[in-house]
Amino acid sequence: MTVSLAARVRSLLNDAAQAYQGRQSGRVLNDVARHLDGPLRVAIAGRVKAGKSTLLNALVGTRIAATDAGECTRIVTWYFRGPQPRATAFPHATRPIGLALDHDGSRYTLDLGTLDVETVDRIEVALPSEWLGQMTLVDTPGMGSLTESAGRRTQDFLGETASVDAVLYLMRHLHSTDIDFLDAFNDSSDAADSSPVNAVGVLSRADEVGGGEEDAITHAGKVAAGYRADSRIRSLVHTVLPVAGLLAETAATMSDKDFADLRAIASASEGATMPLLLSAGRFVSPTRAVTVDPESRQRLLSMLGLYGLRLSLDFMRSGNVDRARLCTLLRERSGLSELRHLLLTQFAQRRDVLKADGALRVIESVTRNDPIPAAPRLRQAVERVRAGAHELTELRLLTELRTGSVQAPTEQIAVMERLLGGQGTSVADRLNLRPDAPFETVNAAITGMHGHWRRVAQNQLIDPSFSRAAQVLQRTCEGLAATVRSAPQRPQPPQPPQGGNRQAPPQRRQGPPPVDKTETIRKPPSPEDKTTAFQRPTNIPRGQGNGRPRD
Ligand SMILES: Nc1nc2c(ncn2[C@@H]2O[C@H](COP(=O)(O)OP(=O)(O)OP(=O)(O)O)[C@@H](O)[C@H]2O)c(=O)[nH]1
Ligand SMILES: [Mg+2]
Repeated sequence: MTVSLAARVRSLLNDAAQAYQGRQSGRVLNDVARHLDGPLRVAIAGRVKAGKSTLLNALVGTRIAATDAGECTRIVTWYFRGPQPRATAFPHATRPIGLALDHDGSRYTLDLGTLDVETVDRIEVALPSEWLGQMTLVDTPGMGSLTESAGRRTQDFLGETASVDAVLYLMRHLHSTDIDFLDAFNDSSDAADSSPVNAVGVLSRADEVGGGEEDAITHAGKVAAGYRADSRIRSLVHTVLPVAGLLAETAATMSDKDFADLRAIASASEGATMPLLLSAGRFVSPTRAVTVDPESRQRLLSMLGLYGLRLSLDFMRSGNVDRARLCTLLRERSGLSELRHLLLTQFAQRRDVLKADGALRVIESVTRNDPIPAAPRLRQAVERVRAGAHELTELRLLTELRTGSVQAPTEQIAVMERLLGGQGTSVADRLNLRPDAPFETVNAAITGMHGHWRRVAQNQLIDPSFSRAAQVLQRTCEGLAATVRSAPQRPQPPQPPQGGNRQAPPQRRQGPPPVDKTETIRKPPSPEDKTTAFQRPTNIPRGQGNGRPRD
């Protein structure tokens, strides 16, 4: 019986924790072991006012994280899934303290009572949010400069060994401190350091890009594409997506009263409202043009910004629009669905591998920084686990592809990234097929890919980094073939070639994570088929099979 990667890592962690018993390192190792089975922990980081808390609210679907200049924005706050909303503060010196968490029908407010912010290590908030079942989110204080106290808390927190498994990094206009931060995060010798595989960039407040004009979000899309094409950024984050968190937050939380106010404004003529929409100041100034009072207009402005207001009013005037339709439009425009999809495919579906990789890095880091006599033996054990786990080899190759360490033609790099799960870890995603592709199609695609990478691996004229990558991909194809052969018939899903005994997490392109929908491969009805994946001729699309070295 093959032992899963997760089981091998757990056993090694226990061994290491035993060896380091009674030392600080032992506590760190126990902590990592405790989190091995839990949801992935994703930190939301970025400069001050990048829109971190707003985006967190949008993801969990309620206004829980403070988005103003409140004290709580200066404390690292963890959001878990729990049956009841509940908040607890963890001061450095005293026992955990329960905090009041009030809901006024629109948003939660957290009351620190007499607690001094500087004495609190972290706050933990439990919420009955479906999204938090997929990943624990961590809201971090904004980083203005690396010397500022709240920002330093974030820097220290993310630099801590194994504090989180992945990072969502928000940037508005790319600032040199963003690059410095990501660089520092990548270069960190600690185990929780980020690589392009576990860091995703967000071009935040996308509706304000280029001055918040009508085409702001389209413009933001172009800016994000420019960032993605920048080799420096590609080597730091997996990708960059434009997201207007405010629109998504409002789409999830708009009340009947808010909608009624919008409708009242939309019922005034376009000519009457046009001057109001020229600036934030004008929108909230006293006027007879609309019946909605300035205070309610201020609220709408804070919920939608000028871009969201113009978009909503135009849409409402275009026909019979109810609140649900307006919220759908805002959500679609916000870019949140694309971000959710990415988080699921890049983070949640890779949970086991990311956690295993992180845990091995912790052991490496601990044995390096605290070299007890057992350290060399533990490091060798880490190497053995790495050498025997193809999923870790794949993860490493994915990082090498992103950081430009593999010398190969650009279009080949794209195919390699996809096959390694860079666009989603399901078999269909890796092969660029529809989720319901028939078994024959899947099998033929695997055969084609396998033949292609075998030929590339044998090509003596290409860069050695490319041929090593091709060998890894050959192995990946063999894993996919085995997965498809052993995949149960519907309704069970195929297992991706990853460690652990977990089933492939369900996949959906948009909206919150599904709970029980599964991807399947359409196999022939007879379970006796013994088709091997390597019997057919290749069908690699043109331009993918040349294995040319880069000029
Ligand atoms: N127009 C617009 N405003 C946004 C967006 N996201 C956040 N904001 C506004 O920007 C301000 C800061 O947002 P926060 O979510 O508190 O930002 P933050 O990064 O958590 O801020 P700190 O925790 O203080 O660093 C608030 O007034 C938000 O309403 C967005 O997508 N569009
Ligand atoms: Mg905040």
